[in-house]
Amino acid sequence: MNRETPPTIYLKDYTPPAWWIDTVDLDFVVETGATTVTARLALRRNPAVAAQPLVLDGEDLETLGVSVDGQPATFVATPTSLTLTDLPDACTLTTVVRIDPDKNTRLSGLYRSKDGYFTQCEAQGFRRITWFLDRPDVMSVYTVTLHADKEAFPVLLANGNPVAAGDEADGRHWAKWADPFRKPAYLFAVVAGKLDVLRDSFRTASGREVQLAIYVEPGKLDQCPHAMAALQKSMKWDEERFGLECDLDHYMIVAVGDFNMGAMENKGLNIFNTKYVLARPDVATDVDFENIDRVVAHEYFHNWTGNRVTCRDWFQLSLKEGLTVFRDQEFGADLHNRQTARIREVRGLRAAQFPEDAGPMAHPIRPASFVEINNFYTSTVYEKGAEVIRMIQTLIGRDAFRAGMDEYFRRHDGQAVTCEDFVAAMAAASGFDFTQFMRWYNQPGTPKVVVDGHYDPLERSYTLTCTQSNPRASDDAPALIPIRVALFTEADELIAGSERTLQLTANSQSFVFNDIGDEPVPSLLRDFSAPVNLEFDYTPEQLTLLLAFETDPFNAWEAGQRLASTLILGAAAEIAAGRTPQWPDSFTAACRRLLQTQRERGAAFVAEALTLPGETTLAEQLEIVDPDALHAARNGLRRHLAEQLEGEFSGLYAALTVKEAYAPDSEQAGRRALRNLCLSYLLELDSDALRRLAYAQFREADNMTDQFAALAALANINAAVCVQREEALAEFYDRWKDEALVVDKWLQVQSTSRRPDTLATVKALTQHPAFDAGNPNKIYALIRAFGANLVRFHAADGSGYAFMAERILLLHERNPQVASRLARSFDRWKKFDADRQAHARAALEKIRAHPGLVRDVLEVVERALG
Ligand code: 0A1
Ligand code: ZN
Repeated sequence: MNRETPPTIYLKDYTPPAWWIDTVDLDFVVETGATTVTARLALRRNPAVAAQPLVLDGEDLETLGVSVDGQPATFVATPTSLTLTDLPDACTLTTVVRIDPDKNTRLSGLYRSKDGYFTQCEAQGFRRITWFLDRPDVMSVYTVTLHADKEAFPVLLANGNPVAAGDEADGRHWAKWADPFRKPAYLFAVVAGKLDVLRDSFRTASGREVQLAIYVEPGKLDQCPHAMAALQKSMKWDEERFGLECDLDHYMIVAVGDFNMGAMENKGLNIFNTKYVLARPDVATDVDFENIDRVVAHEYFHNWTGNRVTCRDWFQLSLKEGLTVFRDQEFGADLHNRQTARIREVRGLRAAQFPEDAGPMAHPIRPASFVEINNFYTSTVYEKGAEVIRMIQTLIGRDAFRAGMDEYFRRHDGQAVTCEDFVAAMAAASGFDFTQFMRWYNQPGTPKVVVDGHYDPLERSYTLTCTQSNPRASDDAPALIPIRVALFTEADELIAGSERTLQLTANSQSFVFNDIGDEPVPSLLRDFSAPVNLEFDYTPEQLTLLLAFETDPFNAWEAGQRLASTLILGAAAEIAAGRTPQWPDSFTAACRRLLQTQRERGAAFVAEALTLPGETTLAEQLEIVDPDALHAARNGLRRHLAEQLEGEFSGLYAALTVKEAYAPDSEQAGRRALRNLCLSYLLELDSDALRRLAYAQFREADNMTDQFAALAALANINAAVCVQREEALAEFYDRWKDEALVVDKWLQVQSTSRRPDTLATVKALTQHPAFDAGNPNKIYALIRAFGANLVRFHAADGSGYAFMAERILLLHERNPQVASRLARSFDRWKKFDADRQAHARAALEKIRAHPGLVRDVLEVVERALG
């Protein structure tokens, strides 16, 4: 191929910086068409490193001036570097650059969204603002002055504390901010815009008052109180659980509609995707409310795990992300429902991380190399990273884990460190030897653990033999895997004293339980104590027993998922062979019992237990996937349950129909989830009366959860003509066309529909005024969500692949990060039949051959083809 291969960066090549930048003074003159940035950097040679020239990073900068200690300096510039030689050991470097945020469609660096300017600097966006040593181990104290038109940009924000402000000639004004904390450039942020603000405050445990502010586009203030409450709850929770107090005088959140990711933890000035700030019962669902709690907490928790202690280099990303996800998961579990939180975490892990770890983009939670770091903000680094932290807590216990956190901050506050540093603090606090455990940081792949149980009636002993393997790992050495187990009698009782956490440290290892009167039923990997695939030859009766009686809710749910998976995969094989699947009565009976015991077990749990495993998760269990057969099998089971349990679903739907003032709390949310699950099963039946029931719910709902659930159920109806479906979709858009986040839901409910005409609908929607080809949320809702629609994206004629390739090529220059995320839809193409593979390969090769393809997409596509 006639193109320069982008360089691969390796962890093993890390060297400390040759220069430090102690202070940074930035001056932004924001004008229509261009912003001028003057940077004064106090430079100092790193005495620990042999003398080297200063090589600064930059991208898309127009350099207007470079001087050293006030004198014009000679320099060598390339589009991405500025080199100065023969500098004194300490000096002040001043650069003046012009940037054009209005043309910055990548949403990295300083960019325009609607009428305001916003920044995104992680991972390497700061170099798109000014020449700098753009790496996280260079930490500096920043002062920032912003100048802009006062009428158009009344709000001027930067990290830290406001120092001074004033008016200038020609209707302009300025504001100066100072951040007292040293920070890496990726935590830098500025905002200029016309924004409304919700203010509040928080009194810390030691009695300091922190001023809180949430800035949003005008007219949206009534959608901010939930995020503000979430922030206050997070601040309190971190004090109570980890003894961590807010160190800031001002904590600001700014919501922006154009944002590549979820949110960003810039020091004292978080910038959020509107999706994770704005909520009101009529526009946001229960899931949205809970996600806002989690994301607000996540960014706040980063202030300690990420900002006070940051990463030495980008390979260590999971140091801050895995740990912070673990923290937000724990916060969410405490705030809402611990049982279902864990179930949802694992459902998410299996739907996204396990496939990633089995596909071409598989990498350890600490990758050894990358081409484009933005491609490694992955489910592996985040969610598997959180599982690794959770295992540390499982191995040493909650108290030692807390002591380890204390030790981590005692040792490393103010530093840029590595994953080893974190684990060493945990080791010091607990005395636990983590040598073998480090494999979790260095190896890709989901380990498989095969467990075999043997009962010896003479010895009255039960032996579990666990054998682990991981074909994706670079060698056969075993991982340290904590496996929480308990034994149950066939008469459904937990055997006293049988609850243990086994430490599997060898490739194959046996664990003996003594004084066991009868052959027990083992419950393995309780609470999902390790991110592995665990196999045990359960009988359906044993799984039914665990579903009904296991006291660990995760493993009760897991037993139900195992039962359902076996049935669906068996049925898919039958369908592929041209036969009609049969469904056993025992499964229906188990589901009926679940519905009958919803009061005791909790509506939220029952809703989770009756949600069948997703197609993507099921597909991972197959060598070669026939998406049509899998889809037909899963829907066949849904319809079978609907037919058999219609009375129960209808009865429970009615019983759960209560008039109450909406609150996004876990009790209410659980009831709504179960009621809407009943509705979605009922809509599997070809009944006009039930469609009218759904339509009535759609019309009458006073909250988005119920309205959207009805819409989603209707949108999935396969009948060629369904008036309720058409009307609900039309009315929904008409009512909500001015609420961008609700329009995203409208797009997504159509792109994820199982209807055979979904691709045609998605194509038509790309031309609809609701779609905006430059807005990440719209692209994710319509295009990426279609890529996750297993049966439609993987259409046998390759039309889904061709469409995705076309969208990627339309987008890649405009927004490489988002285009690259779309390219990930192809990850599992080799799991499909030869014809589909041929279509997918053609689409991938077309992308790869495109002249000027951005490196973000190139890395993903090359790995997919490789
Ligand atoms: N650190 C943020 C996520 C984030 C990462 C990259 C971004 O732009 C490329 C933006 C946000 C977090 O974990 O919340
Ligand atoms: Zn994060």
